[in-house]
Amino acid sequence: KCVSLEDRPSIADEDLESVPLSFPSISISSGERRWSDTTPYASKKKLQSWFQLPNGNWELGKIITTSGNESIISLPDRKVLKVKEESLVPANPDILDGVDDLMQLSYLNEPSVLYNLRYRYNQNMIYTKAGPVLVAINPFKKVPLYGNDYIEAYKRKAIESPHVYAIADTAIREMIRDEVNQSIIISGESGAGKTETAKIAMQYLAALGGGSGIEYEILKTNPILEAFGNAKTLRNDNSSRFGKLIEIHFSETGKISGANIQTLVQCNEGERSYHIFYQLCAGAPPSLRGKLNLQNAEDYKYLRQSNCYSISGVNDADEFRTVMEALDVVHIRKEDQENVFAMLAAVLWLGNISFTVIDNENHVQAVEDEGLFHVAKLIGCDIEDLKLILSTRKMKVGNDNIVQKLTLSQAIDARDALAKSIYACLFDWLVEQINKSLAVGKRRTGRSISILDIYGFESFNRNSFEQFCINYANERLQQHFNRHLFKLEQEEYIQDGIDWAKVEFEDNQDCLNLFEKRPLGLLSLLDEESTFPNGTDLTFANKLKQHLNSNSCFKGERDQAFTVHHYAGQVTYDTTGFLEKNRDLLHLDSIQLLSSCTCPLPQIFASHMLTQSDKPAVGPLHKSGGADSQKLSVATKFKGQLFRLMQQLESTTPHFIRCIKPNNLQSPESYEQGLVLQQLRCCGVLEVVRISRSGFPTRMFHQKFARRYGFLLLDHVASQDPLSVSVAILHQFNILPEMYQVGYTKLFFRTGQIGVLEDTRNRTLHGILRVQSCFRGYQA
Ligand code: AD9
Ligand code: MG
Repeated sequence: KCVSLEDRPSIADEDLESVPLSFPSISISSGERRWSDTTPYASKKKLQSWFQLPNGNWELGKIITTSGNESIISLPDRKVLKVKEESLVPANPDILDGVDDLMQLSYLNEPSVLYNLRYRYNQNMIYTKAGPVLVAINPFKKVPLYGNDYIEAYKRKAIESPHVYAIADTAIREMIRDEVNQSIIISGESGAGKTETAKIAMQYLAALGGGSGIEYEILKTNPILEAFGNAKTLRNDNSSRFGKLIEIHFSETGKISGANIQTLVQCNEGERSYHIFYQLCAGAPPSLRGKLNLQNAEDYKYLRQSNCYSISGVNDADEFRTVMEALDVVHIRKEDQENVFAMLAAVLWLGNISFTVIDNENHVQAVEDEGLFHVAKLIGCDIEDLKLILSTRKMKVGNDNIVQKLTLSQAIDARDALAKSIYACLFDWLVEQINKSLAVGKRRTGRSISILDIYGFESFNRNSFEQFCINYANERLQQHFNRHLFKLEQEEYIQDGIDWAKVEFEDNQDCLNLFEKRPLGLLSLLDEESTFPNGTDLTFANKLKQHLNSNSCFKGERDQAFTVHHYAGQVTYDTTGFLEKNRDLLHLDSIQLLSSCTCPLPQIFASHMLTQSDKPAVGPLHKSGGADSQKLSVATKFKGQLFRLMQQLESTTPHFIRCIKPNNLQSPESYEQGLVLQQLRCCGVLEVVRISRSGFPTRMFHQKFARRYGFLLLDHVASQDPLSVSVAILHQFNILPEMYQVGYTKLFFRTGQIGVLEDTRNRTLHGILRVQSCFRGYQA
C-alpha cells in the first residue's frame, strides 16, 4: 500500500548539515512577545529576507545592496524598496521550506514560522512539530490523512510525518516503556479543531488497543456527548459547551479495558441551543412524539430565541438516530432513554409556560396552559405544586416562614433556572451512566492515557463571566504546560548536574494567585459579594479595585470593569451579570418539588443538587428559605472540577497538541497570518521551540538505558556497571557528544537521538523472535 504523505523529496539529514546553523538569540520580555533575531545580518547580499508590510503581513524579499544601515530589497511583485536594516528579518534558505519540525529552522523568527506552517498547510500537511508540541492547523475540509491505512503506517512507523496518530503512538509506547500514565492535552481557540483532534487520537488508541469491544463503546460516547453538550455558535457549528477529559484504561497487555469521562462545564450556551433538542424534535419516532407531546422546534420558545433551526450539511433526524444507537451501545436502558427524552421535552415545555399578573404589585401566577400541563405530566408532579414554585418563594424572616409572591421577572428567572438545572443534571447523569458502562474492569490494572479537550483562551471586545471562567482554566493549563516544558525540565537538568545555561520563561503563578488567593482573590471576592443580599455587580467591581489594585496582574477600569494581565495578553472583563451568573438561582422550593416527583430522574437530580451543597444536607428538604446560600456558587463548582481535572493530569506524562484556526470564516484555503500568529503567541509555541532546541528533551536512567540497549553491544565491556555499559552503547552508535549529556542518574538526549537506538532495538528483537519461531517450527 502506498501511503506517502509528501510528494516532494524529503530533506535528507546531510542536506541539513550543509546549511549553516546559527542560533539566533531570542529575548522574550513580558510585554513584547516578538522574537528579536540578533544574528549579524549585514552584508548578506542576495539573501532572502522578510519585510513587514504596513498591514502587518510579511513579504519575502531579496536584498540587492546594503549600505550603512539601509538595504535595498526587491519584492516578488518587482517592487524595489529602500528599508532600514532593522526592519528586515532573515528568511531561511529554500532547502528548509516546509520542514516538519520548526526546530530545524536555521532562523527562528515569527515570519519564518508562519511561512513554514503555511507552506505545509497549502499541501494539506496540516500537522507540524514545534519541538515536543504538535501544531495542528484546521483544514476546514476533508484531508486524506486518516483511516486504517494511515493508522497501520504510523503503527509500523512507515510514516514519519507529524500527526495526531504519531502523538497517540508515542503516548502508548511511553506508557508501556516507562510504566507511567500519559495524557494528550489539546488546546486552542473555539473552532480550531480540538474536538476533532481528540476523536482522531481516540481512533488511533482504539485501533491499537482494541479487541475487547469496549473501544467501540468508547468511540460511541462522542455522538452522545456532542448531541447533549455541543451547540452551534458564530465561531463553530459544532462548538463544545463543556470541557472533557477522557481517561482510557489499558490492561497490562496494552489492550483497552475501560474508560472514564470527566467534564468541566462552561456556563453559556450558543447561538442555537444544544443539538439534542433539534434532533429530538426532528427525529423522534411517532410513538415517542405522542408520549412526549412533541411539537416542531419552531413551537418551543427556548428554541425560537435564536431563529436558527438547522445547520448546513447536518440532518438532525439522522443525527437523532445515531444518538439513539449510541445510547444502546453504552448500555443506557430503553426505559432510561425514554426518561431522558421526557426530561428534554419537559425543559422545552417549561420555556412555553407563561405568566399572568394577578395584583397591582405586579405579582404573577403561571398560566394553566399546555406548557404547565405537559411539564407536570412529564416530570410527574402536581400541577398546583408546579404553579406554586413558579410564582412564589418561601423565605425565612427571623423565626417565621413567609411566602413571597414573585414578580414577572422573578418568575421567569425561577422558571429558567429550573429548566437549566434539569438540563445540567441530565447531562451529569448521562456522563455518570456512560462511566458506569465503561468501567468494565472493576479492578483496575495497568495504565491509562487521558485526552483533554478544553476550550482555549478567549478575548473579545466584551468579555463576561464565561470568558472569566474559561481564561482562568486556561491559565491553570498554561501553568501545567510551563511546568512540564520549562520548569521541571530545567530543574531536572540542574539536579542531575548537567551543563546547562538557564533559560528564562514567563511564569504565570502571579496571575493564578490573583484568581485563587483567599480571602483577597478574584474568585473569593466574587463569592463573597454573591452571598451579600445587597451585593451588585458595581459593588463587586469596586471591591476588586479596593483590594487588588496593588496586584501587578490586575487593573481596575471605569464602568465596573477590570483588566487581568493573562499569559496570553490583557483581557478586560465587564462585571455586568457576574453576580447573577455566579449565584445558583435555583430555589430550594424547586429542588423540593423535584424530589417529590413520581418520575425517577427528577428525584435523582434533586438529591444530586442537595449533595452538592457545601454544608451537610441535614434535612434541608424540610428547611425553607435562607438556605439558598448553602449552595455552591458556579465559580466555586467550576474551580472544584478544574482542580480534579488538573490533579488527574498531574501524575501523567503530557503530550501537547495546539490547534490553530487559520481563519474566522470556517473556510478552507484561507490562511490569515495575523490570526495564526496571535494564536501561536498565545500558546507559547515559539518559546517551546527555542527551549527544546537548546535542551535535552529525552532522558533515561542509566540502569534503564543499559538494560534496554545493552544487548545490542557488539564488544565486551570490561565493567558491567550501568554507566559504563551506557557509554559503550553511545560510542557504538556514534551518538555525537553534543547530542547528549551524562547526568548523575540519567542520560539526556537532544530530540531524535533515542529514535535510532529504538529502531535498532526493535529490528533486533523482531529478528530474534523470527529466529525463535523458525526454530520452534523446525523442532515441530
Ligand atoms: V470549540 O472550542 O468546541 O467551539 P473545537 O473543538 O476546537 O471548537 P472542532 O473540533 O469542533 O473545534 O472543529 C471545528 C470544525 O472544523 C469541525 O466541525 C470540522 O468541520 C473542522 N475540522 C477540525 N479539524 C478537522 C480535521 N482534522 N479535518 C477536517 C476539521 N476538518
Ligand atoms: Mg470542541
